[in-house]
Amino acid sequence: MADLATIERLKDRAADMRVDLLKLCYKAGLLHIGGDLSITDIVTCLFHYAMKYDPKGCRWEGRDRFILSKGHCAGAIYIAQANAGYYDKQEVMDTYCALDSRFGLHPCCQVLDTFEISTGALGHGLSISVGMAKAAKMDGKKHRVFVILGDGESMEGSVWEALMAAPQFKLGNLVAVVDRNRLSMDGPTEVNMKLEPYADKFRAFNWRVVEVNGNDMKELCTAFDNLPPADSDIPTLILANTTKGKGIDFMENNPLWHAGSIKDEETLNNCIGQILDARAKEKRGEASWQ
Ligand SMILES: Cc1ncc(C[n+]2csc(CCOP(=O)(O)OP(=O)(O)O)c2C)c(N)n1
Repeated sequence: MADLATIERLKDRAADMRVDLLKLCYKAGLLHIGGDLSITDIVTCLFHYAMKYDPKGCRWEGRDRFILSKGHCAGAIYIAQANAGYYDKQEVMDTYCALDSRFGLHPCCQVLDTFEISTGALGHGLSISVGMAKAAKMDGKKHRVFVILGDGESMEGSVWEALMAAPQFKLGNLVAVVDRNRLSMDGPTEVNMKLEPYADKFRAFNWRVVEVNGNDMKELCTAFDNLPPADSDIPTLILANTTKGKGIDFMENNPLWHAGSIKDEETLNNCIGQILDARAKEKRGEASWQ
Protein backbone atom coordinates (compact mmCIF):
# COMPACT_ATOMS: atom_id res chain seq x y z
CA MET A 1 0.00 0.00 0.00
CA ALA A 2 1.24 3.49 -0.82
CA ASP A 3 2.26 5.47 2.26
CA LEU A 4 1.85 9.21 2.57
CA ALA A 5 5.43 9.95 1.51
CA THR A 6 5.02 7.88 -1.66
CA ILE A 7 1.81 9.66 -2.58
CA GLU A 8 3.44 13.06 -2.02
CA ARG A 9 6.42 12.01 -4.16
CA LEU A 10 4.06 10.91 -6.96
CA LYS A 11 2.14 14.19 -6.76
CA ASP A 12 5.41 16.10 -7.15
CA ARG A 13 6.26 13.99 -10.18
CA ALA A 14 2.83 14.63 -11.71
CA ALA A 15 3.27 18.39 -11.24
CA ASP A 16 6.70 18.15 -12.92
CA MET A 17 5.18 16.23 -15.82
CA ARG A 18 2.51 18.90 -16.29
CA VAL A 19 5.22 21.58 -16.39
CA ASP A 20 7.15 19.58 -19.02
CA LEU A 21 4.00 19.10 -21.09
CA LEU A 22 3.27 22.83 -21.02
CA LYS A 23 6.84 23.56 -22.12
CA LEU A 24 6.42 21.10 -25.02
CA CYS A 25 3.14 22.74 -25.93
CA TYR A 26 4.94 26.08 -26.14
CA LYS A 27 8.15 24.97 -27.81
CA ALA A 28 6.97 22.39 -30.31
CA GLY A 29 3.54 23.73 -30.94
CA LEU A 30 0.94 21.07 -31.50
CA LEU A 31 0.30 18.85 -28.51
CA HIS A 32 -2.90 17.15 -27.38
CA ILE A 33 -2.53 19.06 -24.18
CA GLY A 34 -6.11 18.63 -22.89
CA GLY A 35 -5.95 14.84 -22.87
CA ASP A 36 -2.31 14.82 -21.77
CA LEU A 37 -3.20 16.83 -18.68
CA SER A 38 -6.18 14.60 -17.89
CA ILE A 39 -4.03 11.41 -17.87
CA THR A 40 -0.95 12.89 -16.17
CA ASP A 41 -1.79 11.49 -12.72
CA ILE A 42 -2.69 8.08 -14.16
CA VAL A 43 0.50 7.89 -16.22
CA THR A 44 2.62 9.02 -13.27
CA CYS A 45 1.07 6.39 -11.02
CA LEU A 46 1.57 3.66 -13.62
CA PHE A 47 5.18 4.48 -14.52
CA HIS A 48 6.42 5.42 -11.07
CA TYR A 49 4.38 3.14 -8.84
CA ALA A 50 2.24 0.40 -10.34
CA MET A 51 4.04 -1.11 -13.32
CA LYS A 52 6.97 -3.52 -13.31
CA TYR A 53 9.76 -2.66 -15.73
CA ASP A 54 13.52 -2.59 -15.93
CA PRO A 55 14.86 0.95 -16.53
CA LYS A 56 18.04 -0.57 -17.97
CA GLY A 57 16.26 -2.48 -20.71
CA CYS A 58 12.80 -1.79 -22.06
CA ARG A 59 12.42 -5.31 -23.50
CA TRP A 60 12.88 -7.23 -20.23
CA GLU A 61 10.64 -10.28 -20.62
CA GLY A 62 9.02 -9.91 -17.19
CA ARG A 63 7.88 -6.33 -17.79
CA ASP A 64 4.26 -5.30 -17.56
CA ARG A 65 3.08 -4.31 -21.02
CA PHE A 66 1.73 -0.81 -21.56
CA ILE A 67 -0.43 0.32 -24.49
CA LEU A 68 -1.48 3.92 -25.04
CA SER A 69 -4.67 3.32 -26.98
CA LYS A 70 -5.42 7.06 -27.05
CA GLY A 71 -2.17 7.49 -28.95
CA HIS A 72 -2.65 11.23 -29.52
CA CYS A 73 -1.47 11.72 -25.91
CA ALA A 74 2.02 10.41 -26.59
CA GLY A 75 3.59 13.51 -25.02
CA ALA A 76 2.80 12.31 -21.49
CA ILE A 77 4.31 8.90 -22.23
CA TYR A 78 7.50 10.34 -23.78
CA ILE A 79 8.05 12.32 -20.61
CA ALA A 80 7.20 9.36 -18.34
CA GLN A 81 9.55 7.05 -20.24
CA ALA A 82 12.31 9.67 -20.14
CA ASN A 83 11.77 10.04 -16.37
CA ALA A 84 11.85 6.26 -16.10
CA GLY A 85 15.34 6.29 -17.61
CA TYR A 86 14.75 5.08 -21.17
CA TYR A 87 16.01 8.16 -22.95
CA ASP A 88 17.19 11.70 -22.45
CA LYS A 89 14.31 14.05 -21.72
CA GLN A 90 16.19 16.86 -23.43
CA GLU A 91 15.93 14.95 -26.72
CA VAL A 92 12.14 14.83 -26.28
CA MET A 93 11.99 18.53 -25.45
CA ASP A 94 14.30 19.53 -28.30
CA THR A 95 12.96 17.33 -31.08
CA TYR A 96 9.28 16.53 -30.38
CA CYS A 97 7.37 16.69 -33.66
CA ALA A 98 10.40 17.92 -35.62
CA LEU A 99 11.21 16.33 -38.98
CA ASP A 100 12.95 12.94 -38.46
CA SER A 101 12.42 13.02 -34.69
CA ARG A 102 11.77 9.74 -32.88
CA PHE A 103 9.11 11.57 -30.89
CA GLY A 104 6.20 12.19 -33.23
CA LEU A 105 2.69 13.40 -32.57
CA HIS A 106 1.71 9.73 -32.22
CA PRO A 107 4.06 7.03 -30.88
CA CYS A 108 5.81 4.78 -33.40
CA CYS A 109 7.25 1.45 -32.21
CA GLN A 110 9.45 1.23 -35.30
CA VAL A 111 11.60 4.07 -34.06
CA LEU A 112 10.99 3.69 -30.31
CA ASP A 113 11.21 0.17 -28.90
CA THR A 114 9.83 1.49 -25.60
CA PHE A 115 6.40 1.24 -27.25
CA GLU A 116 4.85 -2.20 -27.69
CA ILE A 117 2.78 -0.96 -30.63
CA SER A 118 2.23 2.19 -32.64
CA THR A 119 -1.06 3.93 -31.87
CA GLY A 120 -2.94 7.00 -33.01
CA ALA A 121 -5.76 5.48 -35.02
CA LEU A 122 -8.24 5.15 -32.17
CA GLY A 123 -10.09 1.94 -31.33
CA HIS A 124 -7.32 -0.64 -31.66
CA GLY A 125 -5.41 -0.60 -28.39
CA LEU A 126 -7.84 -2.65 -26.32
CA SER A 127 -8.13 -5.38 -28.97
CA ILE A 128 -4.34 -5.62 -29.18
CA SER A 129 -4.10 -5.66 -25.37
CA VAL A 130 -6.59 -8.54 -25.27
CA GLY A 131 -4.37 -10.48 -27.66
CA MET A 132 -1.24 -9.72 -25.62
CA ALA A 133 -2.94 -10.67 -22.36
CA LYS A 134 -4.25 -13.91 -23.85
CA ALA A 135 -0.80 -14.79 -25.19
CA ALA A 136 0.72 -14.14 -21.75
CA LYS A 137 -1.85 -16.42 -20.12
CA MET A 138 -1.28 -19.17 -22.67
CA ASP A 139 2.46 -18.98 -22.01
CA GLY A 140 1.97 -18.99 -18.22
CA LYS A 141 3.58 -15.53 -17.90
CA LYS A 142 2.93 -13.46 -14.78
CA HIS A 143 3.03 -9.91 -16.14
CA ARG A 144 0.02 -7.65 -16.63
CA VAL A 145 -1.12 -5.69 -19.66
CA PHE A 146 -2.14 -2.09 -18.92
CA VAL A 147 -3.97 -0.02 -21.51
CA ILE A 148 -5.22 3.59 -21.40
CA LEU A 149 -8.25 4.44 -23.52
CA GLY A 150 -10.16 7.64 -24.10
CA ASP A 151 -13.88 7.83 -23.40
CA GLY A 152 -14.48 9.38 -26.82
CA GLU A 153 -12.44 6.52 -28.24
CA SER A 154 -15.00 4.06 -26.91
CA MET A 155 -17.41 5.29 -29.57
CA GLU A 156 -15.42 2.92 -31.83
CA GLY A 157 -17.26 -0.41 -32.16
CA SER A 158 -14.05 -2.46 -31.99
CA VAL A 159 -13.63 -1.35 -28.36
CA TRP A 160 -16.86 -3.14 -27.46
CA GLU A 161 -15.81 -6.32 -29.26
CA ALA A 162 -12.64 -6.35 -27.16
CA LEU A 163 -14.64 -5.59 -24.01
CA MET A 164 -16.76 -8.64 -24.79
CA ALA A 165 -13.77 -10.90 -25.49
CA ALA A 166 -11.61 -10.20 -22.42
CA PRO A 167 -13.85 -11.82 -19.78
CA GLN A 168 -14.57 -14.71 -22.17
CA PHE A 169 -10.81 -15.37 -22.31
CA LYS A 170 -10.54 -15.00 -18.50
CA LEU A 171 -7.96 -12.22 -18.72
CA GLY A 172 -7.39 -11.28 -15.08
CA ASN A 173 -3.98 -10.00 -16.24
CA LEU A 174 -5.61 -7.20 -18.25
CA VAL A 175 -6.16 -3.73 -16.76
CA ALA A 176 -7.94 -1.12 -18.87
CA VAL A 177 -7.95 2.47 -17.63
CA VAL A 178 -10.60 4.65 -19.28
CA ASP A 179 -9.87 8.36 -19.14
CA ARG A 180 -13.38 9.61 -18.45
CA ASN A 181 -12.86 13.31 -19.06
CA ARG A 182 -16.29 13.60 -20.73
CA LEU A 183 -14.95 15.43 -23.78
CA SER A 184 -14.04 14.09 -27.16
CA MET A 185 -12.27 16.10 -29.88
CA ASP A 186 -15.13 18.44 -30.62
CA GLY A 187 -17.43 18.47 -27.62
CA PRO A 188 -19.04 16.55 -24.75
CA THR A 189 -19.27 12.79 -25.16
CA GLU A 190 -22.83 12.81 -23.84
CA VAL A 191 -23.86 15.08 -26.71
CA ASN A 192 -21.84 13.41 -29.47
CA MET A 193 -22.67 9.82 -28.47
CA LYS A 194 -24.20 9.15 -25.07
CA LEU A 195 -22.01 6.75 -23.07
CA GLU A 196 -23.89 6.68 -19.76
CA PRO A 197 -24.63 4.51 -17.87
CA TYR A 198 -20.98 3.86 -18.66
CA ALA A 199 -19.87 1.87 -15.60
CA ASP A 200 -22.98 -0.30 -15.80
CA LYS A 201 -22.20 -1.12 -19.42
CA PHE A 202 -18.72 -2.34 -18.48
CA ARG A 203 -20.20 -4.36 -15.60
CA ALA A 204 -22.74 -5.88 -17.97
CA PHE A 205 -19.80 -7.02 -20.09
CA ASN A 206 -18.54 -8.91 -17.00
CA TRP A 207 -15.56 -6.73 -16.11
CA ARG A 208 -14.50 -5.91 -12.56
CA VAL A 209 -15.15 -2.16 -12.54
CA VAL A 210 -13.40 0.25 -10.18
CA GLU A 211 -14.44 3.89 -10.34
CA VAL A 212 -11.95 6.50 -9.15
CA ASN A 213 -11.13 10.16 -9.38
CA GLY A 214 -8.37 9.83 -11.97
CA ASN A 215 -6.73 13.06 -10.84
CA ASP A 216 -6.44 11.81 -7.25
CA MET A 217 -3.13 10.05 -6.65
CA LYS A 218 -4.27 8.28 -3.50
CA GLU A 219 -7.33 6.80 -5.20
CA LEU A 220 -5.21 5.70 -8.16
CA CYS A 221 -2.61 4.02 -5.93
CA THR A 222 -5.37 2.20 -4.05
CA ALA A 223 -6.95 0.99 -7.29
CA PHE A 224 -3.63 -0.40 -8.53
CA ASP A 225 -2.74 -1.83 -5.08
CA ASN A 226 -5.97 -3.81 -5.06
CA LEU A 227 -5.64 -5.42 -8.47
CA PRO A 228 -6.42 -9.13 -8.40
CA PRO A 229 -3.52 -11.51 -9.13
CA ALA A 230 -2.40 -11.59 -12.76
CA ASP A 231 -3.32 -15.25 -12.99
CA SER A 232 -6.94 -14.59 -11.96
CA ASP A 233 -9.84 -14.66 -14.40
CA ILE A 234 -11.70 -11.34 -14.43
CA PRO A 235 -10.27 -8.31 -16.25
CA THR A 236 -10.26 -4.98 -14.41
CA LEU A 237 -11.55 -1.72 -15.82
CA ILE A 238 -10.58 1.41 -13.93
CA LEU A 239 -13.07 4.11 -14.83
CA ALA A 240 -10.99 7.19 -14.10
CA ASN A 241 -13.08 10.35 -13.81
CA THR A 242 -10.76 13.15 -14.85
CA THR A 243 -10.79 16.76 -16.00
CA LYS A 244 -9.56 17.50 -19.49
CA GLY A 245 -6.89 20.20 -19.29
CA LYS A 246 -6.52 19.54 -15.54
CA GLY A 247 -4.65 22.29 -13.72
CA ILE A 248 -4.93 25.16 -16.21
CA ASP A 249 -7.96 27.38 -15.73
CA PHE A 250 -8.54 28.31 -19.37
CA MET A 251 -7.94 24.76 -20.63
CA GLU A 252 -10.09 22.82 -18.16
CA ASN A 253 -13.21 21.32 -19.77
CA ASN A 254 -12.59 23.44 -22.87
CA PRO A 255 -12.89 21.52 -26.16
CA LEU A 256 -10.84 24.24 -27.85
CA TRP A 257 -7.85 22.89 -25.87
CA HIS A 258 -8.20 19.31 -27.11
CA ALA A 259 -5.02 20.10 -29.02
CA GLY A 260 -3.17 23.31 -29.45
CA SER A 261 -0.08 25.32 -28.80
CA ILE A 262 0.86 27.94 -26.27
CA LYS A 263 1.81 30.92 -28.37
CA ASP A 264 3.86 33.17 -26.10
CA GLU A 265 6.21 33.00 -23.13
CA GLU A 266 3.94 35.04 -20.88
CA THR A 267 1.13 32.48 -21.26
CA LEU A 268 3.58 29.64 -20.68
CA ASN A 269 4.82 31.23 -17.47
CA ASN A 270 1.25 31.84 -16.33
CA CYS A 271 0.43 28.13 -16.94
CA ILE A 272 3.54 26.87 -15.15
CA GLY A 273 2.71 29.25 -12.30
CA GLN A 274 -0.79 27.75 -11.99
CA ILE A 275 0.63 24.21 -11.64
CA LEU A 276 3.37 25.14 -9.17
CA ASP A 277 1.04 27.34 -7.09
CA ALA A 278 -1.59 24.62 -6.88
CA ARG A 279 1.00 22.07 -5.74
CA ALA A 280 2.50 24.48 -3.20
CA LYS A 281 -0.94 25.32 -1.79
CA GLU A 282 -1.79 21.65 -1.53
CA LYS A 283 1.45 20.98 0.36
CA ARG A 284 0.65 23.78 2.78
CA GLY A 285 -2.85 22.35 3.23
CA GLU A 286 -4.44 25.51 1.82
CA ALA A 287 -6.21 23.96 -1.15
CA SER A 288 -7.01 20.55 -2.49
CA TRP A 289 -5.79 19.54 -5.96
CA GLN A 290 -9.04 17.61 -6.57
C1 LIG B 1 -9.85 6.17 -35.90
C2 LIG B 1 -9.67 7.61 -35.55
N1 LIG B 1 -10.64 8.50 -35.83
C3 LIG B 1 -10.48 9.81 -35.52
C4 LIG B 1 -9.32 10.25 -34.93
C5 LIG B 1 -9.12 11.73 -34.63
N2 LIG B 1 -9.15 11.97 -33.20
C6 LIG B 1 -8.01 12.23 -32.50
S1 LIG B 1 -8.29 12.48 -30.88
C7 LIG B 1 -9.96 12.28 -31.08
C8 LIG B 1 -10.90 12.41 -29.91
C9 LIG B 1 -10.72 11.30 -28.95
O1 LIG B 1 -11.48 11.54 -27.80
P1 LIG B 1 -11.05 10.86 -26.45
O2 LIG B 1 -10.81 9.43 -26.70
O3 LIG B 1 -12.08 11.19 -25.44
O4 LIG B 1 -9.66 11.53 -26.12
P2 LIG B 1 -9.33 12.72 -25.10
O5 LIG B 1 -10.52 13.60 -25.05
O6 LIG B 1 -9.11 12.09 -23.79
O7 LIG B 1 -8.12 13.36 -25.64
C10 LIG B 1 -10.28 12.02 -32.40
C11 LIG B 1 -11.66 11.80 -32.90
C12 LIG B 1 -8.31 9.28 -34.68
N3 LIG B 1 -7.14 9.60 -34.10
N4 LIG B 1 -8.52 7.97 -34.96
